[in-house]
Amino acid sequence: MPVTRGFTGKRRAEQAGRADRLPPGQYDVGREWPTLTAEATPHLVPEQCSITVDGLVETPTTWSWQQLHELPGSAYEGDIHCVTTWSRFDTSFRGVSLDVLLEAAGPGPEAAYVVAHSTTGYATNLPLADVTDGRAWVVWEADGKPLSDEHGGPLRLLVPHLYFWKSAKWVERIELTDVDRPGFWETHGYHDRGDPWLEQRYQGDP
Ligand SMILES: Nc1nc2c(c(=O)[nH]1)N[C@H]1C(S)=C(S)[C@@H](COP(=O)(O)O)O[C@H]1N2
Ligand SMILES: [Mo]
Repeated sequence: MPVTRGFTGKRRAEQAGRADRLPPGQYDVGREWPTLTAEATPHLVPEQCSITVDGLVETPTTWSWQQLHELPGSAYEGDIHCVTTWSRFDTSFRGVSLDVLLEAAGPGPEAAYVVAHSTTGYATNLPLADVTDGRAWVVWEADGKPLSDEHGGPLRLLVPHLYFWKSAKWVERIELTDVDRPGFWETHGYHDRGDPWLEQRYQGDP
């Protein structure tokens, strides 16, 4: 049928235009947004949530829900990539840049890594250099709506240039460290950095 052919053609054209945005080994999941959660999904009250930046910093600092919203906010619109091979294009998020939080806390000279801790006990490690210069956020909104419980609301970390397991859901604490301390998936064989363009999926990948 002409209608079907037209639709398919359009889809294909769209996909062709986006091929350069798909890291190796990934596929375009479309508008669906899969949920990947290792633990039970918590239901947290937004007004009771806070974020703490501590560890190797000059001034360990905690921001309440209210205080977070008073900081200069920022948005990300772009792609996210899960190590299970789905990528979702054009996802939009709102929150605050980690640069704002780190500037207030003041990383010490030895700080080289961070561990993002969730309220659930989930943790993930990242190089400090990957969460600075406008590449990481604490977010509370996705696609124009408050972040749902399933997707890590009220607050999640967002580091979209790395595989999405680095974007800890229900994040409550960013700890700065001098040594790289593997988190949940990293102790189960996943990569310490996780750059999708380099296909850093597992420990031992380049
Ligand atoms: N606390 C917590 N954060 C987490 C996870 C998890 O299991 N627990 N899964 C990670 C993985 S593997 C992915 S792909 C994304 C999934 O986020 P989504 O469920 O919003 O798609 O969250 C990451 N953050
Ligand atoms: Mo994932």
